[in-house]
Amino acid sequence: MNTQKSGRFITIEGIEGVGKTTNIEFVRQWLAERGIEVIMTREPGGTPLAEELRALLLSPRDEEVSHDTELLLMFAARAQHLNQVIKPALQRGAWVLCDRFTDATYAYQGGGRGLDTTPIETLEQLVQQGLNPDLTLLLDLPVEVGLQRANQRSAPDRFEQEKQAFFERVRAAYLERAQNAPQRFRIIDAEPALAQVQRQIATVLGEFLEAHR
Ligand code: T5A
Repeated sequence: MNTQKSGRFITIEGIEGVGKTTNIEFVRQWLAERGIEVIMTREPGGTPLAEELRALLLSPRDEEVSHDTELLLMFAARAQHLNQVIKPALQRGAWVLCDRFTDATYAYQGGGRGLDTTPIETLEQLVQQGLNPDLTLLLDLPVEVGLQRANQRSAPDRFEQEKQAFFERVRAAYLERAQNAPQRFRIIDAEPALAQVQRQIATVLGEFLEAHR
């Protein structure tokens, strides 16, 4: 698998209701206004097949889903998404803006479900072959605020049916990953009003563009 790329790969992460969907559009617009071709996509999903896997993963069901099944489906969707969308876009010089990526697997399947990181690392290597985001915006806020915001919006999916303690573990795993890779992660305080959140994001993007153009 050729991992050569010339575009930049930006991911946006965080717990439920943190404002990823709201702010990813802000990032797209900010970059587009500066003449950058941007592809906006999401995980799990981003291709017709991967979106079908997303629907399988997110729909509430009576049958218990084993943690290994969940992990493998996440990476199955990711393999398809990388090959069909992300790599071709980066190779032709477009920037890819992705709502969640492998950090979500470490946070949800690792932190939330309690899976060992070894199988996650193995699948990451198999599927990504060294292709990683250049910048990750981690939107962070207290779990109760995120869940409140998410619940106002729609009926809970299979993940949103989890208890607060699950999301506390997810948040802690995200913050730990950010601490361990400070060159890639930027933590955005997502609790204040949207304008304030977006000012922080614009500052980070300005610095990134300065360093990577
Ligand atoms: N998953 C995913 C895994 O377990 N492993 C993986 O590897 C991957 C890739 C995907 C699910 O899959 C799991 C994680 C997820 O559970 P999703 O749709 O990507 O699901 O993620 P969700 O977190 O469910 O997305 P949400 O749409 O719930 O949250 P967002 O996008 O973070 O929040 P958003 O932008 O919709 O905002 C929520 C509400 O808050 C308001 C918005 O207007 C909206 O109403 N809001 C604010 N209000 C006040 N002040 C602000 N600053 C605000 N910002 C937003």
